[in-house]
Amino acid sequence: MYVNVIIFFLVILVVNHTYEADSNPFEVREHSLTRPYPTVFSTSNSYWRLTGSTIATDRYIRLTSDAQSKAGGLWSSIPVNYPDWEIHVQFRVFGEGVGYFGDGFVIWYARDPNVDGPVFGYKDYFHGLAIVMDTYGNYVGPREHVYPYISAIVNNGSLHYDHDRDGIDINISGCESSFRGLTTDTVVAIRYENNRLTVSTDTEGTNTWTPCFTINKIHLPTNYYFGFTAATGQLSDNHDIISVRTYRLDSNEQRQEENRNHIVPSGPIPMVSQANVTMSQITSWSALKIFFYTILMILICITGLASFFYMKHYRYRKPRFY
Ligand SMILES: [Ca+2]
Repeated sequence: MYVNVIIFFLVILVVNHTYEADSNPFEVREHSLTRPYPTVFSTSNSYWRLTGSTIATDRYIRLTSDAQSKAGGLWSSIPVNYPDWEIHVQFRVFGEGVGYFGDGFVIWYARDPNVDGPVFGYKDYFHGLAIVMDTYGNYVGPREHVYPYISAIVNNGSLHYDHDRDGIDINISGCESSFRGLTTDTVVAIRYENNRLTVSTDTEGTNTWTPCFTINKIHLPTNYYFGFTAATGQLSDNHDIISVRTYRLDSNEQRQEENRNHIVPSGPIPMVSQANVTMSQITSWSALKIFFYTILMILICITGLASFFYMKHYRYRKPRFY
């Protein structure tokens, strides 16, 4: 009797769990991508397009293979017409290289899909958001983090991505994440809600999220496209997208009614500039302190000298009684 009751509750639990995992009512079918891929891409009206060196197998979509000078892309063909969203990208980056491998890939929310170029296979001076999954540190100068490194860039078409400096001049936030060369897939979650961007990762395959960064005051328009690109140069790796799941988030009334198509992408100032601002504040404060200390020392010296001469003069004028 008790055994039957326990089995009944276990069945209910499993059914509920399966329901939640497989049929989230907020998942957007046209912005999600799951197996079997040959079927997805065999139809002419597919929601997704492949560009460059990208190939679709039954298990993954490979943006680049582990070979030099490849560039590939995977782009949604339907613009995102809702303001708040969360996208989960399951991927794997691996290859034969030990110590030297690259370059990584980028998850885009961009204005112009299906375009190639020098920034991980996409165009420079882009419009939109880039989540850069950089596996190789090209910059040889001093740096404060190791690679792989995940960073965010918001561009209104005016910023240049400098590969030799790993885009550090325009990164607005970032975190280290050891997602390369793992035996399990990694999932990165990117959430954009109420102008707040949050990035988290699951590198262990345990369904637990590790926070990467959260940035406020990110302004992105609607009707941009999700995309994924990767490129190899002298260094190479396999860059595989395993699945994409996109969820439409509940927006507040104002954001639902607002026409957000013409918003110019913008965000906080890049980290390097923030550091420069802080340094200049420190420098100006130090300069102010030095100025006051110098004035104080001069005043002390003048007072000391004045006292000395006064005492000397007074001593000579003092009447002698002996
Ligand atoms: Ca790099």
